[in-house]
Amino acid sequence: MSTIDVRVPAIGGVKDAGVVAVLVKPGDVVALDASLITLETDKASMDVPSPLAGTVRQVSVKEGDRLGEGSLILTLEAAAPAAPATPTPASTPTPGSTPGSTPGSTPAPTPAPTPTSRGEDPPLPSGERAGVRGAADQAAHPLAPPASSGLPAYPVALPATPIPAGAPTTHASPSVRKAARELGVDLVKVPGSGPKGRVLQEDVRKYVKQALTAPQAPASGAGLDLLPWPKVDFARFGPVEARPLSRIKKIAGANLARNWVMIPHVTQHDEADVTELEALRVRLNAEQGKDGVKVTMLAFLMKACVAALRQFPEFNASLDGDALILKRSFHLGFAADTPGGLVVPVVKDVDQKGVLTLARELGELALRAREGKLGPAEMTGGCFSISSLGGIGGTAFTPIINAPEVAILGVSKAAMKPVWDGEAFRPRLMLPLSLSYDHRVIDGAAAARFTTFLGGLLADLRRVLL
Ligand code: CAO
Repeated sequence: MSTIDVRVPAIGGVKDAGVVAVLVKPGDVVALDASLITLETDKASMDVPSPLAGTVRQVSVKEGDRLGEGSLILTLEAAAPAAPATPTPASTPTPGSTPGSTPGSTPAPTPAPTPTSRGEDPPLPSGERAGVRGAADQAAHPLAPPASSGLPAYPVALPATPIPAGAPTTHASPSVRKAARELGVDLVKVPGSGPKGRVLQEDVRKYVKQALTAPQAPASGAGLDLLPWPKVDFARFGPVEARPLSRIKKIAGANLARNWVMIPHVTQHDEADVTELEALRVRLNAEQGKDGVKVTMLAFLMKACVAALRQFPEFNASLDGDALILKRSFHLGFAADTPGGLVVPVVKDVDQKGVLTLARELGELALRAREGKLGPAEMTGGCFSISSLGGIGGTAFTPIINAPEVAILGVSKAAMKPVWDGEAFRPRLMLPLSLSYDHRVIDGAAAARFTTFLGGLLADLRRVLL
């Protein structure tokens, strides 16, 4: 009986792969190719299978360890004379010898452990060995070992063994299970293409892709059945520059896309006469002096919205399955334009604050937003949002609801307009309002009443006191 060290094989020069699962323990009898551990890098996860049948003697790694090529995984007592996957003369040092051997350990007969690639790239053709592939192929695969690595090359894409139909259990590593859970995929339904029918990351991806692109039964109404995103080589038509999206844009974009697709939006447009309100705002700012808080239209809008939300409680609500959760607090979010992208700070308890306090808080939050200093607590708990583009321009737009809220008020630039008062046209400062609402919760008539009511409050803010 010989004892061998099983080490991390050549995995494309990766020095820092995380151990996400240790699948054996001392005393376990393992078959040739049985998975020993699962490694994960930022690009791929892979199982390291046993290079030969035998009994595990000592396991040198635990979950969470970081390993590189050549790191010792475990020692294995071979059931039969070791038969390396890559035949290697036992007595001569070979490209299979593993650097970083533990001093004093039994010299390994240079087995070639054979992890199965489960990276983001498609598997290479069955039986193809990294060690004999061309440089172009190696560059194309995230785990291809560099030609100079001197470590055992591993064959990728072992023969696929589909899971028999109706098989009660599924073989998959924890990382695959985690990915499946996050995507809501039932692993039992995913055909595995790994060794012994194991479900790999790419199987889950393939399954999701198929589910998304499969034509839906006309009656079901489920799924979007969209065309694939057009792929265009823009450089063919002129010079281009690729600029990565900011972190905020990526997060906001994913949220906006979900909200736009999942919420049936309708936008109600209206105008409010803010002639008197603007005169008050200008007067207050003059009284405050240059060192005082700058009173903005947004602060007044928040006060008026709280009064409207009290009057129409279904706008201060969230859908939870079949139930509408009505909120008794008044935390209002406002869209803030920052260099990194759009964020929505939340002003808490607007009902309990005066206009000057709100103006100060809005200014502070907007500044912190622009400096990228907002904490998560300052962006959560909102009941209703306001998106004001009034300082920039425009006459109307369709704001996207900030789920799980059910409505958002868009505000555009106020402009002087001739308004007929029954006797004559008078110059009035008219503020455009665009209220987007979730039509599952709010009817069009309610939205029209809400904006009409809000317009009345803005025309005469004393009504907020009523
Ligand atoms: N009509 C006319 N003028 C307006 C106005 C309106 N509705 N709202 C603000 N203004 C004026 C202000 O009075 C101010 O003028 P002065 O400098 O002469 O006093 C000027 O426009 C600039 O205002 P502001 O933008 O500094 O202040 P604000 O309170 O209106 O806005 C904030 C603060 C944070 C909302 C704003 O800076 C911002 O980021 N807006 C963009 C929001 C956004 O991107 N929304 C789209 C999201 S997608 O749905």
